[in-house]
Amino acid sequence: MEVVVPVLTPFNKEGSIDKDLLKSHVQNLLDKGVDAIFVNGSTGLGPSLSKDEKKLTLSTVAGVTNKVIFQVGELNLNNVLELVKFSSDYDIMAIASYSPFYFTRLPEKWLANYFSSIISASKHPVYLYNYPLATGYDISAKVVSKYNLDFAGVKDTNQDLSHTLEFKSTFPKMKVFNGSDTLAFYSLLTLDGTVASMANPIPAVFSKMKEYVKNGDLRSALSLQRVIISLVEISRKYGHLASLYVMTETVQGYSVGYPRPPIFPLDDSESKALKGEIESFVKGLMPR
Ligand code: ELE
Repeated sequence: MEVVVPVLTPFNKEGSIDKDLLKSHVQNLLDKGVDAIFVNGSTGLGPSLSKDEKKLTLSTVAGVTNKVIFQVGELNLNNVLELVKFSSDYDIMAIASYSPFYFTRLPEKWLANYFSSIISASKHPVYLYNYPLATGYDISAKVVSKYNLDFAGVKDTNQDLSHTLEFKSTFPKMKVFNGSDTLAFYSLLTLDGTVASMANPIPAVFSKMKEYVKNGDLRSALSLQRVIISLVEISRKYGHLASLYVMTETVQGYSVGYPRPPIFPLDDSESKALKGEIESFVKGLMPR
């Protein structure tokens, strides 16, 4: 059972990646008990990072830990394969990719071709990052089965837990994660773990929840899940991705820089209002 953090990518005001902030944030997440770091995910603004920036986030995070899943997805398959090749010099757990996006009505077979190219090129295990709401394509357990795609794992970002469970029942050996913060408790209980963006600001809540689940104290675990849901509801009001930067700074007490437009940083009054709303959690008994 694992808590995986899709790590946010710290930018400076000019829009370049701040490697030092990324490193120290990753170290803190590990110190607080998270199990692995998902690099270039949605929370890491992966779809808006260049190929070279994706390399930079990997080399930076891999300098801190080898518990890394490296997301390589792009709309240019040559770039994707270059990233796969780049990853072979690093000792990491796995690579991952979301499916091609934006282009409508791509035949399923082309999506399968995209993933088989990655699987054949990678020396690391390959995880599917399935996020139908974002990509427009659902690479379900049935699709994976139909095209014999040899994934070692899947991160299914889906509000429908039964959709994620189908991967586990179809492929018992596959590592299966759900990527929704609101289902983290259920993912820890029924799958191989959770990939949770809220673990950026509150990593210790997630590791504590995992401990409760392990010890069978499901009531206490569920009470932490409720805290997480409340924080997600607050963050969505201001824009979830940008809010995570303010929340992380507020709860953890250090800066993680800024997001990069088109994910616009919150302005001063929004940041102040958001901080005010989460203050009760910070002051309360919640583990941080
Ligand atoms: C999730 C999103 C899901 C996290 C990543 C993640 O960032 O790579 O609002 O539940 O769709 O995909 O945070 O957000 P919701 O795995």
